[in-house]
Amino acid sequence: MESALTARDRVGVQDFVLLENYNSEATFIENLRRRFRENLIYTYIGSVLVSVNPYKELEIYSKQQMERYRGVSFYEISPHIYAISDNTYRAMRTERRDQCILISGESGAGKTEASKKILLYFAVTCPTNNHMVTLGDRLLQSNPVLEAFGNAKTLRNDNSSRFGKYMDIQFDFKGATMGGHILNYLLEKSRVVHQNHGERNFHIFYQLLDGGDDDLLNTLNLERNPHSYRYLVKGSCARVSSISDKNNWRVVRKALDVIGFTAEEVQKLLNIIASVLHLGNTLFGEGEEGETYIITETQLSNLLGVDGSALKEALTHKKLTAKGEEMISPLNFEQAVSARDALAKAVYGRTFNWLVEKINQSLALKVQEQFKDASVIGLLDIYGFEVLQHNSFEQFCINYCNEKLQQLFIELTLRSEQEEYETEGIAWETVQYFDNKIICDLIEEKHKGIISILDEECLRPGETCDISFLEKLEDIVGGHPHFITHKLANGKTRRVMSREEFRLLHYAGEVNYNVNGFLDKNNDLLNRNLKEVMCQSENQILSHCFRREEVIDQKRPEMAASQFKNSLMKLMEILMSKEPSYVRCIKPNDTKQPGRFDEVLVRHQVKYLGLMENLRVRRAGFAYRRRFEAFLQRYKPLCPETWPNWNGKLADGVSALVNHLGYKPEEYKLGRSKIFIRFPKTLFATEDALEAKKPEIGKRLQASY
Ligand code: AOV
Ligand code: MG
Repeated sequence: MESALTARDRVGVQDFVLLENYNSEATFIENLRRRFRENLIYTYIGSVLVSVNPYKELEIYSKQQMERYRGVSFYEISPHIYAISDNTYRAMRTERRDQCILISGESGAGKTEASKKILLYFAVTCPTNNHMVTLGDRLLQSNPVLEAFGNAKTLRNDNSSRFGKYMDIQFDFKGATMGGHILNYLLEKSRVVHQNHGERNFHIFYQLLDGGDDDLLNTLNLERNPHSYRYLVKGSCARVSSISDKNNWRVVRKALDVIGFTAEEVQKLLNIIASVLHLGNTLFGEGEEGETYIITETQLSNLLGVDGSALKEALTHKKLTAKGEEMISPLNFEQAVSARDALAKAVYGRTFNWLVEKINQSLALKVQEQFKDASVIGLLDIYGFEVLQHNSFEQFCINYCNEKLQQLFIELTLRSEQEEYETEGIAWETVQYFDNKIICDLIEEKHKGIISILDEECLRPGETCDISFLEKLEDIVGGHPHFITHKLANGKTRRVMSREEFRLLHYAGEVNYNVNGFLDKNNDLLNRNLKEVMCQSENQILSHCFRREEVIDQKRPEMAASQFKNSLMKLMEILMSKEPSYVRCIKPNDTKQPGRFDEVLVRHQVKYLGLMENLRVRRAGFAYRRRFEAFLQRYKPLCPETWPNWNGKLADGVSALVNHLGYKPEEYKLGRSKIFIRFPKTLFATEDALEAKKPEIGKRLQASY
């Protein structure tokens, strides 16, 4: 018993609910730290998995490890991302209910890595339907492709997701994988034309230049050196020591084949990638009359598969319809530059959507009669909360998305917990927590939320600009407790604010957003004559992405922020219809270093993720709960009446067992299907008794805590 205690002191407890002093944040963090030091990066809060990014490869993801977790009950073995995966899978099978795994945490906390591990677990351990032997491969290979096109090196993370991803994995009635489907959310397109200092463009550009063979680069008219391309050097860090673009290129190239892209499609895709680089190098000159012309001659039009002179014209002129007549007016230098950048962003963004569509076709479920009864596990991996030196429209959207996810966590964990006590007939004690609904409302409320105000300002005729948007915000949401501007703060804030900023007090911290560019980014407009040129492209990917109808249809498309908001609403509905499991990722330091546990940083995350409240709710009455079957199965050797088999009612068996163990009435309660244990020490004592009995009952029962 002595040695068990020492071990427990060294590695901490594997479930926070077992902490004696569960109200103390210091104890909570100490437990995380101890485990982190021992490379035990996973810890539970009941059924929620807390994960701390180790920033180094751990030997815990092998196939043997997967086998260990298959079919094993949650508490029988140390916490793991595989345990969450397996548990979710079994819940889907036994309860026949769709599941989802929601992964949250700030940028660099380990969400994408976690989601890949979960997918790997399913792809490796679940049977595959005979007809679709390669499905598991395709599911897995979709990751490198989407990461190449949708991830980038940022200051926070060398492989930062710049789009949101929700993936459904579909299973047939036998539990075999049979399909997949991806929904993608708002790609950070502005990165194509601009990167902050120390950041890069999307990986694919650098991969192609570093890894593509000479012939390929020749056909694309590309030079190997990324410094030759203006779109690749804005952040002054084309090369990153932790990234091998060359190797990754090979991985991506192979993945495209596995997923089923034809050689022709790949060629067309790469033509587009190259054309974006050439677009960036397209420079304009200004004539004496203020007219703009193109200085550089490149292969641009060939690569885009469009008519050269039409493209030139469209890059330097604008087509307007006035009184039923079409008029062409020249663009000035600045307008031409922004038209060019808008084209680059549109081409890249739409190609990304096409890529997701293609992957979806490859993963699509081949519906057959016997498979109608499918179940689904959804996997959500979004961009994490981020605060940069300069925050713009993109950070606003990303952080809004994180608010929504936090809101879902609050609603579902508290609600489900409350429901569990109710269904089991156990008295419930309310726990106070910060509800971030107030911030979600500030952003998304109809008519008076920030997004509505932004849309209105974009649509308002006459002189509108980013600053007039800021003034509108001050008028309408100025009194909101989570909103501040320079004017409203009146010098009363700790951090200095510029006159072009508004500050939101997010659940995860304060962020200053600079309004410069908000209107343009929300409008997301592309000149009509550029659309006309693009929809005639001989490159089928582009002609698929730029539809003729769009040119003819004069209706204004939905604006970027509203579109994003609506897609998030739909996502919330999808998630609400499923049984959720949570992975809460924590970033241990800001320098991407292994072994460094920055307490201040961790404490901040523990706070805003609401982990203490989560734990309190979990402990509000009882630290620990387990279904009667599981409890009996594990502890039956401790009681002669229940060992080796109990044939009566489960509740009676549990009663006999706890009576024999001498549980006092205040220590536990029996619900309808579960036993609830109030204090961890009761369980520890029972665990220790089991440990002591182990030599007698053989190795079959593996103790753990
Ligand atoms: P994120 O998805 O949460 O950030 P990632 O999953 O990309 O963060 O993790 C960032 C980096 O941390 C990875 O590239 C790995 O180097 C390392 N890492 C994370 N988890 C593990 C793990 N379990 N084992 C080993 N290394 C790990 V963002 O997409 O920026 O919000 O937007
Ligand atoms: Mg990520």
